Amino acid sequence: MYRRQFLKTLASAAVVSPVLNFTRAYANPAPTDLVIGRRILEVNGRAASVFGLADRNGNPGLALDAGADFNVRLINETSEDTLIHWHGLTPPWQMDGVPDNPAALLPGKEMRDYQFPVGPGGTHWMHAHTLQEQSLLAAPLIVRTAEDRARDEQEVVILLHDFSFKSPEELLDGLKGGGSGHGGMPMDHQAMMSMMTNMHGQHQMPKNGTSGMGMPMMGMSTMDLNDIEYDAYLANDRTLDDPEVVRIENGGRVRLRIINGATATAFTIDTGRVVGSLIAVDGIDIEPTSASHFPISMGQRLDIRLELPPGSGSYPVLALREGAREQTGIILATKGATIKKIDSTASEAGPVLDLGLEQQLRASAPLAARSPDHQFMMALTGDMATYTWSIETSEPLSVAKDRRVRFIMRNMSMMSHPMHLHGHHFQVVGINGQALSGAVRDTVMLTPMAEIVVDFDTRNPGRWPLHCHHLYHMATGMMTFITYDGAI
Ligand SMILES: [Cu+2]
Repeated sequence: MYRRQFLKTLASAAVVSPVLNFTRAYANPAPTDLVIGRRILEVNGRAASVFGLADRNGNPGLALDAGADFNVRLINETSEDTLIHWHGLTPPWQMDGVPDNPAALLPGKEMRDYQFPVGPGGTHWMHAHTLQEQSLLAAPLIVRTAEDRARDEQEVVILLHDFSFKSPEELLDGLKGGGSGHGGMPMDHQAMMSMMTNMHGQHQMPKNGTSGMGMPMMGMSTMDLNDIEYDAYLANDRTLDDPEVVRIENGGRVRLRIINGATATAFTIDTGRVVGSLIAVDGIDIEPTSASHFPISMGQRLDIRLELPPGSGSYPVLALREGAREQTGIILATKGATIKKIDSTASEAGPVLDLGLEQQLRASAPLAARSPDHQFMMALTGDMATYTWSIETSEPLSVAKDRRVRFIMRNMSMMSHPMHLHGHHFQVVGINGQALSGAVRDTVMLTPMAEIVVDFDTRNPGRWPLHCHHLYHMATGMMTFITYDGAI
């Protein structure tokens, strides 16, 4: 459909070549060009060919106004077929950017136009919904409100990534080849089926306790943190050997917009001696909560406000790799401040992520009170021997429009899974049997054996992916779809 639209527009344009002239001839308002290209990035002193996703001036990503139109011309200047997903926005499903759902990949050297309401402000991002995400085909997508722009604070966007000199196909082959040294073992089939039976019989959230799910089952080994040992961990494309240094004013106010664009790495954000105030998760406001350490799993975003002390100084904002000593980050520094070198390897391993912060989060604007019209149970399972992951659901995820839907998700594996629902924002309403009016967000992490309950309203008809944001879990099966009955 888009290809056809594009050809029609092209035929009516006075100038068909070159592309830039054509863009100027396009009817008002002109779309913003977003260019998929290749670029050379130097990592650890070695050159790597990676993707870029930038405007015509080479600035990565997009910054848009809340309430405006997302009016973007996606231009694929590479020779590879690809497509971009707008993570955090709620477009019509045809424009969501998951290949063949339903729009096809964008062939090399072609372009496609997108137009839909941007929606409210928030820290979002965009990325290929393919293995190309590993090759840095990802960028920030920041939506600012008038209040954001009027506020006396400096915005600092940080996109985290994990980087390998190997191709994503090689990395995936390595995982499937069983040579990755995993300690975690899957639950056996019988145990899993009996758990599913329990789930089917359960129509309400348990009132308290762990429903027997709080501890790993006998015979299961300890949790499994990282699937891949990467060559580097990047913050805005750089390592701590040559970090980005952002100039700030003495005693200034900073709003960090942090995006975990890594494909298979969770981090803890460490704001050091400055206590931060977490004001939004996945681009949506929460009741602010203060800390200096904030977990962030793949696909998630954190907006953290920092009030810097008076006087000059430098303030690293670090991302500590989960359960390992590698770290990355940027440096905030006042003019003339001494900047100390920070090693890419810390003396201690980064924290193992848990649900402590998620349990504390409270939505600024919770969903309207309503009991669910549809409720679905699902189990997140994996088989490490074959490196196959899946989402097993109690029934097909088929819903009607304008209903309240509840997902009860249980992680029956020994790895964490950041679960992302496209096209909607859900509210976290239960964690390990405890009800709460938690964050409204689009990606929630389930630690090993955890149960998380989310509610959302079916306002956006389509066929929508629900998947783990660990790229290799998704690529090996941890993805399903929720479909609107008769509405698409
Ligand atoms: Cu996963």
